[in-house]
Order: sequence, then structure tokens, then C-alpha cells
Amino acid sequence: MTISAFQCLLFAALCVLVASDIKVILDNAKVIAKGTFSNKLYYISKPPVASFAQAKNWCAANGAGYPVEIESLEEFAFLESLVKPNSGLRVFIAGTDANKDGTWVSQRTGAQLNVFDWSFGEPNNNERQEDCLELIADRAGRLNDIPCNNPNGVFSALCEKELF
Ligand SMILES: [Ca+2]
Ligand SMILES: [Ca+2]
Ligand SMILES: [Ca+2]
Repeated sequence: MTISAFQCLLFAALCVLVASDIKVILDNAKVIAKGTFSNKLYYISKPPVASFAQAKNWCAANGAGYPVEIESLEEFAFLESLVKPNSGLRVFIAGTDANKDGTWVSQRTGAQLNVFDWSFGEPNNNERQEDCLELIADRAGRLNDIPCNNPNGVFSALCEKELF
């Protein structure tokens, strides 16, 4: 994104926002990977998170938006390439079926999610405690339902954020 000094004078507040975004974009120390797709920025956190709440907090605290809501096959395909197949990555994404088993909605908006590529045998709602979603880089079907708290797991947050 380029913005002229003249525009910056006119839109000083916006420029401050843009400058802070650029800082996030350039900060490789905080992310495993980042990318852009369809006017969105995407980030995979380097620090591990152990729960959906931690993933959500990491996205917000780093100016990276919110956990990814997969809304199209195209977005899903982009995310598959971002996590890099066989990288070992497991990432928290948006989606919960806590209210109705098998009906997945965004925690942020409540909107129903309809794009899935489940791993074999998933979603299994194991021990009736799996109400959140992960995307797994190493499986052909990449989605799995998991507990929203995974103290023993090593996950990253996968965040998306609107570009200006
Ligand atoms: Ca999305
Ligand atoms: Ca469930
Ligand atoms: Ca499962």
C-alpha cells in the first residue's frame, strides 16, 4: 500500500492506522507465516496458543484481527497453502458447535459456517467435548473438532483482518 505525504496530511488519523498495520506486516518475529487473499491479511502466530480464547486474544493483541472464518472454497484453498502441507502446523480457526452439535457458527458473528474438509472420522465430538475447530497441515482432510481448551496441545492462532 502506498500513500502520499499529501494524503497523509489530509488523513492523519488513517495514516497512523496504516503505519501500525505496516509494522505488524513486517514483524516476522511474531509470525510463522503471513499472506494476503481477497482484501484480507492473514497471520499464523509463532507463539503457541492452547485455547480458542488465547488464539482470539493473540489476534486482537497483535492487530491481526480475529481467528479465521472460512467462508469460501477459495479462501480454504488459500489457507491450505498458507499453512504449508506437512509443516506439522495445527491452528485454531473460528467455529463452534457448542449450542447445537454439528451446526458450526462463528464465535464472533454467530454466522453459520458452511465450508468444511473434515479429516477421516471427523467431526467426532470426542467425549462430547469438542466444540471448537482446528486446521491440520498434515492431513488430507484438514479440519478436526477439538476441545476449546487444549492445555497439552501445541497450536498457532490463524488470524484474518480486513485490509483498508
Ligand atoms: Ca474469512
Ligand atoms: Ca461438538
Ligand atoms: Ca475431533
